[in-house]
Amino acid sequence: MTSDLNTTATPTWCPGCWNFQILAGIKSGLAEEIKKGKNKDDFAIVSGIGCHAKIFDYINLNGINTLHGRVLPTCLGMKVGNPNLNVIGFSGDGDAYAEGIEHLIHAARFNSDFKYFVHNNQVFALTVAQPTPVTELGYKDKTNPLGVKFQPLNPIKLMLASGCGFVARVFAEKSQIEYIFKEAMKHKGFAFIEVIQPCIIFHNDKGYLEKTYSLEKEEHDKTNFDAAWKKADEFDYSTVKKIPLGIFYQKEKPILEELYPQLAELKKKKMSWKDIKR
Ligand SMILES: Cc1ncc(C[n+]2csc(CCOP(=O)(O)OP(=O)(O)O)c2C)c(N)n1
Repeated sequence: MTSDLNTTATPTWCPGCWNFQILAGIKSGLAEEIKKGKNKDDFAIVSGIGCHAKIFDYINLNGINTLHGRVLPTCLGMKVGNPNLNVIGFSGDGDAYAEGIEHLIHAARFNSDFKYFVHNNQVFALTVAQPTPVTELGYKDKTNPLGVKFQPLNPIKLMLASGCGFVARVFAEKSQIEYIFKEAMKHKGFAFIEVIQPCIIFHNDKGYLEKTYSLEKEEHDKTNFDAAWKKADEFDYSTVKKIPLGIFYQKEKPILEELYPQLAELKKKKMSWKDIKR
C-alpha cells in the first residue's frame, strides 16, 4: 500500500508542483514491488540537494539525503556495500548535470544495478532560478542578465555516448512515472530516467506537454543505437518542437556487481558485507 510509504513530513513544494506527481508515481511503483514480494528494507533511496531532494522526506524508506551533486557515488557506495539492495537515486538537473556531471558519465560506464531519476526543470529551482547546463539559449535571470550564451547539453546523447544501457525520458505525470519505474526495475543495470518537470514558478512549461509524443507508439526500436541517437536530437532543450518520451535505448550488459567476484558471491548468497565474519 502506498500509505505504508508515507511519512509525517508535510510537503513544502509549491502547490501544483509537478514533483507531487513524481512522488505519487514513485510511491505507487514501490507499492507494486512490495505487493509482488519485496520488503521495504530491500529498498534504499538517495537524493541530492534542491527541490527534487525533498522527495527523500516524503517516502518512508531507508537512505541518504546526500550532498549536492553526489547522488550517484552515494548510490554506488550502497550497492558495493550491499549488492542486494534496490537503490533509487533522485537528482535535479543542476544536481545531475552541473555539480554531479562527472559522476553521471562514470555511472553509465560502471553500470551498477541501480535506478536514477533526474527531475529536469531546466533551472536551479531551490536557489531561485539560476540557469543549469540544460537551460535554453537566451534565458535571463539576475545572474545572467544578458541571457544564456551556451548551447544546452543534451543528457540523452551524453548517456548514449557514455554507454548507458537504459536511457529514458518521461514527463512528470504519475502514470508515466509508474510506467517507467516498472520498466527500470525490470532492467538489470544502471537506468537513467530524465523526468521533464517544468518549474511552475521559475521555468513554466511553455506548452511542453503538448509537444511530447510516445516513442513506443511510434514503434521506435529501442535496441537500435543509431535510431536512439536520432530521436535524442529532436529536443535540444532550447527550441521546443517535439519532445520524444519513453525508452530511447535499452541494452543489457554485465553489471558492476557481477564483474567483481566478491560482490557476485554476496549477490548469489543474498548477503551483505555485514553478514561476513572476519
Ligand atoms: C556544492 C553546492 N553548491 C551549491 C549549493 C546551493 N544549492 C542548493 S540547492 C541548489 C539548486 C538545486 O538545483 P537542482 O539540482 O536543479 O534541483 P531543483 O531545486 O531544481 O529541484 C543549489 C545550487 C549547495 N547546496 N551545494
